[in-house]
Amino acid sequence: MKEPVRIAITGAAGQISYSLAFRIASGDMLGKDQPVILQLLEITPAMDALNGVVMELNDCAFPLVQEIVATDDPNVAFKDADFALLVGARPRGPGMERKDLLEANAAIFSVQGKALNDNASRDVRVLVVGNPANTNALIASCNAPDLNPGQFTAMMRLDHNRAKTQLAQKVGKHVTDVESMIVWGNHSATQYPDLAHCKVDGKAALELVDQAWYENDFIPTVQQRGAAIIKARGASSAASAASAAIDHMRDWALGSDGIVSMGIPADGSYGVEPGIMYSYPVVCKNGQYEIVQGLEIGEFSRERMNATEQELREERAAVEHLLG
Ligand code: NAX
Repeated sequence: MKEPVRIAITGAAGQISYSLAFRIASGDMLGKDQPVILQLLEITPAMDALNGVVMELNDCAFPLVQEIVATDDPNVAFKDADFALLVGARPRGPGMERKDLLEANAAIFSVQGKALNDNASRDVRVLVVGNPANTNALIASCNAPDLNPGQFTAMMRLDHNRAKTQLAQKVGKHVTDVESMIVWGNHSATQYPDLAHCKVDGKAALELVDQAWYENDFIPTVQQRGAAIIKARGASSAASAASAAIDHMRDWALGSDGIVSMGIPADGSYGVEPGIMYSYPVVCKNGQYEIVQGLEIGEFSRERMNATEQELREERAAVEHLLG
């Protein structure tokens, strides 16, 4: 049996974690041969609810679970963590402006960044799911000076998976036939799901669909999918978000099957200068991700990549004073 790995999950009594924690515990993220120690973080008022989740995890009698820690102290939750899934965030309350939301979350993610810096494994891999995910990931990484900024990532995989399914359904193929999907930029309505490099069953996606569908249907449907789920379900995406978080971490740790989209520190690639967490096409191998370089960017893409970059720069400007 392998040594157990420590997996921290924040917002562990929330709806995404209600799917995520159980799937991780059953081995969906790191494999059926990888024992896990779950380190679950909540805010103090949610500790009763979290204890209920722990009772249910125990009642599953998962063979891979070695230990479960439930705490309201980030220093305990992140102690020696190999993986940290930062799901908990402050939702937008009544009358709250976008700037208030950014600031409320900046406060949470600066504390958690520092706690990761002080306690986590030096190789910790961090995925931020809580919104605004990209800017929260930036804040956490800026507060963790002893960790490499590249250890912090933001979740774009749900957008990526949504885009694959929309395209596959349109052309009557299976999602596994779709390759080289890319979603650029921010996890928000400005994200740019790009079909220029995408193939279905080996054929260029843009030769299989018309430009009007691409521009007026596909892009807005993917961008607005979160809102459509809320309208239909009366609650935001949860199981699909958890599934995407598992895909993201599994690929990062164990390797991806081709291109996937991850929010990572911008490094100047594709003209996006450092200072924001931008979603790029990456390939994961040997426990590392690498940006896919050299893709040709046409004018249609450039405009949309710039717009989503601009939004991330504005988010950064709103929390600049908290970046340390
Ligand atoms: P819930 O409101 O069901 O759960 C969030 C949990 O986080 C709550 O139990 C709350 O007590 C806890 N929490 C709040 N502050 C905390 C802190 N400082 N430390 C630890 N726990 C804390 O939300 P849920 O539906 O689970 O969504 C969680 C986050 O994911 C939200 O910010 C949501 O906007 C975001 N999403 C991000 C997605 C992405 O693709 N990046 C997609 C899905 C989702 O909308």
